[in-house]
Amino acid sequence: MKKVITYGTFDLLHWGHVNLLRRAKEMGDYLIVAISSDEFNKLKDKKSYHSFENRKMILEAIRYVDEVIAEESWDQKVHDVVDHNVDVFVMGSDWEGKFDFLKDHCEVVYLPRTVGISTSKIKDDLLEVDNG
Ligand code: C2G
Repeated sequence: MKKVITYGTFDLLHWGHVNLLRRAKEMGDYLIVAISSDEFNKLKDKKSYHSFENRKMILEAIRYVDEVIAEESWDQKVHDVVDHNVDVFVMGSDWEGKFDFLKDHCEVVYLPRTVGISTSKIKDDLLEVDNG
């Protein structure tokens, strides 16, 4: 069984996220998503609208996702890849090159980021609507 892993906050889940998850799953048979905890989000200078528990529950409902684990630090990726016998590490291209150190342990793939959507765009657009 070919195992794939990806990491992210996945807040206000949108079609860019689903594009990433679908393509990640297509690279193997089993997709693990490591979802950023609320505490780790602070380290990423991110505040998600949905709590970790709710973001986890939503991801677990996505047909491409087989398992969801917590991402709590920048340093857990090698451990996760080894511990879960991961074959492929996948991230969106905005992270291009940032995780090449994992090439010693698994295939590393950066997929083109979906243009035109992001969680911050959703928040900004909704704010604009509110302000009339
Ligand atoms: N993504 C994408 N297209 C978008 C938006 C996001 O392909 N329009 C991808 C990102 O490249 C990332 C994944 O979806 O691979 C999750 O995006 P975020 O939730 O924004 O995750 P991020 O904050 O980038 O966290 O250790 C890695 C970090 O946890 C990644």
